[in-house]
Amino acid sequence: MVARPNKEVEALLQEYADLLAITGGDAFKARAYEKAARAIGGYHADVSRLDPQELRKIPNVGKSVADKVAEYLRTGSVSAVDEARAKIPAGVREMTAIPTLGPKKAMVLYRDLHIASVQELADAIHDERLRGLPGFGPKTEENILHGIGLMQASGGRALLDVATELAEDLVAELSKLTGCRRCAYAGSLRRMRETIGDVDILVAAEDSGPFMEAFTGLPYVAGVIARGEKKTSIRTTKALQADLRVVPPDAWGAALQYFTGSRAHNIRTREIAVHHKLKLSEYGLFDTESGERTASETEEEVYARLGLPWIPPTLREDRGEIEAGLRGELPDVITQADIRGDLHTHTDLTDGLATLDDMVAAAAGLGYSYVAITDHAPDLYMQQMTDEKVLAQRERVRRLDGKHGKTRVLHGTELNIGPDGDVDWPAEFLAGFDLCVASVHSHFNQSGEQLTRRLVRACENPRVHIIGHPTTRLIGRRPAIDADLDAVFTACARTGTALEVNAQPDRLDLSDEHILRAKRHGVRFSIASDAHSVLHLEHMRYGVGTAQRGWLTKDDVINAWPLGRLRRFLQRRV
Ligand code: DGT
Ligand code: CA
Ligand code: CA
Ligand code: ZN
Repeated sequence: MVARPNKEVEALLQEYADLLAITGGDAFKARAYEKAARAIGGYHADVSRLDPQELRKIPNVGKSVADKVAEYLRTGSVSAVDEARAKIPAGVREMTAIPTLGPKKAMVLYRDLHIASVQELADAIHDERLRGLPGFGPKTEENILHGIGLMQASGGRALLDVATELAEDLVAELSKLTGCRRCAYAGSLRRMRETIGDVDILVAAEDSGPFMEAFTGLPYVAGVIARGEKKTSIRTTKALQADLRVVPPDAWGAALQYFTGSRAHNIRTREIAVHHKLKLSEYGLFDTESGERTASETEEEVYARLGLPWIPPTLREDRGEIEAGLRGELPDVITQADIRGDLHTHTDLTDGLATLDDMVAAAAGLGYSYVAITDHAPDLYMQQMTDEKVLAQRERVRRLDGKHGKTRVLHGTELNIGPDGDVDWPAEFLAGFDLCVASVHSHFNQSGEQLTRRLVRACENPRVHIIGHPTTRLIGRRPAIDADLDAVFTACARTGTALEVNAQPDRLDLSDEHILRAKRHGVRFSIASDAHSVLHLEHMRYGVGTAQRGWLTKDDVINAWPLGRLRRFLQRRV
């Protein structure tokens, strides 16, 4: 788990970088703060425990960054950041988050037209007030409106890691209180939807008072939205809402079932209850005739009383799980414990933060049987990969293999699928890798036909084993590419190419619905962290959640297989 101070410092430095970029200051300086922010966010040690000398050992952290971090840890704020904030309205900072707009254009809009919020910008475009402003043609307007649409489609919903970190913290704090019989998070987070509207926390206790009190008094509470005996809602400093409900212990199972949802799933379970002459609500499962409460203490009991097996929360979307449960044919979905290794990771040889040794040690620490190191290939120019560098890395990988307990180290690469479907190196060179992931990193706006052909050609390359983050979407920032995915899935199944379920919380790519579709074509999957730091290896859990939502079992997932079976899968293609 990332230490909270690191996350706070990361957010602060990133904000400072944005502010510098908006004011049109030194671009190099803005980039430097951005890099420092990422490095601290991904650093393995809690920065609040480090002295200035130790701070400066973090990659990309120099004296001025270290001073600001120290000031923040000492006083809770940084004067340079406060000054920069004062110069720019909050609405303008929000505008910089619009995909394709960026800080420079946002500042022009503010300076020349006094546009100071996302809504004002949308209105100005509709009123054609941007016409004549240098650098803002009709195409730019269209892009901005599209970007605003994307932003609003995510509707201020939080990514899975942000919501999970908050929820786990809330559960830990509330579980400490005396009288807490049970505590868990429910809602869309328990179902592991890709974005989270609000966090729903449930406590079983006789007396709700102390829990409501503690909940509203936590340090990151920015405001109390509503406070009652049964339910209290807060807003956190990260603008995320959390609801706490305290329920009687003997209604725990029914309440947890109800507040886990989804609404669509609950409608089905309530109907089934009615057929059994029962009434199911957040207060319990009741016998309709006698009005007495039955079987409400655990979810298992509730489902059993309805003639259903316990259904994993990730399946509760009314996508066939009720029918499958009634037939006794629920899939045995993959779990974190089934994962035997990670097949997509980066080191500091390209854009990762950790050394090869640290990444392998961390993978071993997670108990993995194997880990593949897959740094970027040369066509991603800014990573400056060369044949020499990657071959030298291979030597080091071979030496490390077997040095970390039972964890085997595979040498791979993340290739770039070029505009025509070609990849970086010739076949002979690729043959030296144990594993090749191939991903689209450029030319996202080709036509649907071009994109489809490009991905299909990559699948047909016998040296390509896995298509990385197949749609390249970034949640709330970049839509999926326009390829014909069914054609791609068919090609994967035909050529024995696996599709990645990229576990980075802003990717989750493939998404649950795409996984369901791909699985019908008979495709195999690799659930991968795409870690760029030691801590990111733990993002695997979000990929596993997404895979569960796509009904995958361990047989569908190549990194849930023993190494021997995985190697046969990798080798049978050439
Ligand atoms: P979110 O917060 O938008 O990401 O999605 P959820 O699913 O967490 O929705 P939320 O927080 O409004 O409510 C949590 C759960 O409570 C929801 O999944 C099902 C249950 N629930 C809430 N209101 C209703 C309702 O009016 N009818 C039914 N059947 N269930 C409800
Ligand atoms: Ca919720
Ligand atoms: Ca809620
Ligand atoms: Zn990539």
